[in-house]
Amino acid sequence: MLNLVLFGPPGAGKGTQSQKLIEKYGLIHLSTGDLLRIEKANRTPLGLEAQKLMDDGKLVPDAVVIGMISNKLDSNRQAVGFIFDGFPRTVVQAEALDRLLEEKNTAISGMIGLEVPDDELERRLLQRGKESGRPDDANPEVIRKRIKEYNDKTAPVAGFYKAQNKLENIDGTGTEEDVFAVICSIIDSWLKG
Ligand code: B4P
Repeated sequence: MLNLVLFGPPGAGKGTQSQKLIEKYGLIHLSTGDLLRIEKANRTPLGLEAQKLMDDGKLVPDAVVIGMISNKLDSNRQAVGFIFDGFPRTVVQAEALDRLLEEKNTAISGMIGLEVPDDELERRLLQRGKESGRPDDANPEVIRKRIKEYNDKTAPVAGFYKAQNKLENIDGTGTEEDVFAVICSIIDSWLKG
């Protein structure tokens, strides 16, 4: 199986690149942000709990997102592989993911980290906010809080995969096509083994 973690701060291009990668490699896309937004839209108890935290730029509790990912792995047993987008976002989530994959006799193949400076992240997210109406993209203060959450809680996840020799950082500031080409060359090198 090919199991890729796409990593980076909010607005780095994880969701954008995931869409291109699922087409090319036939992987299942697991975005905890998308899954939470569906729960929010359906006004489920979980969605209502997540809503306040997301709109305020904070992370949702680990147990909630780990449970969502576990269900998705169980319901996609025939998958050739997965793209994890926006998950894991804490070291606790990364440890849980390793355990869940081990139970299925598989593992993370590698993590690709997209590096983009803060001012460009803010520019991209505010632009998306104008088009999508996502409340967490509309307010510069919330965007800065999300970037701070990333630096405090998510950035250490890179060290977790680096210690396993599974981390590749790349420049995320080129065009979407430039970034896609670099990601594909890394994945193809993993597939050649
Ligand atoms: P997410 O949905 O994961 O959102 P995100 O990180 O903000 O951005 P995304 O990755 O989708 O955007 P992209 O960079 O592709 O999370 C939202 C919230 O959900 C979190 O704040 C948190 O509350 C909660 N949550 C989710 N997962 C969680 C977890 N595991 N644990 C706890 N809480 C969790 O793109 C951004 C914009 O940039 C787009 O408009 C795109 O068009 C543009 N763009 C992309 N690539 C570009 C390029 N190369 N050049 C120019 N623009 C580009």
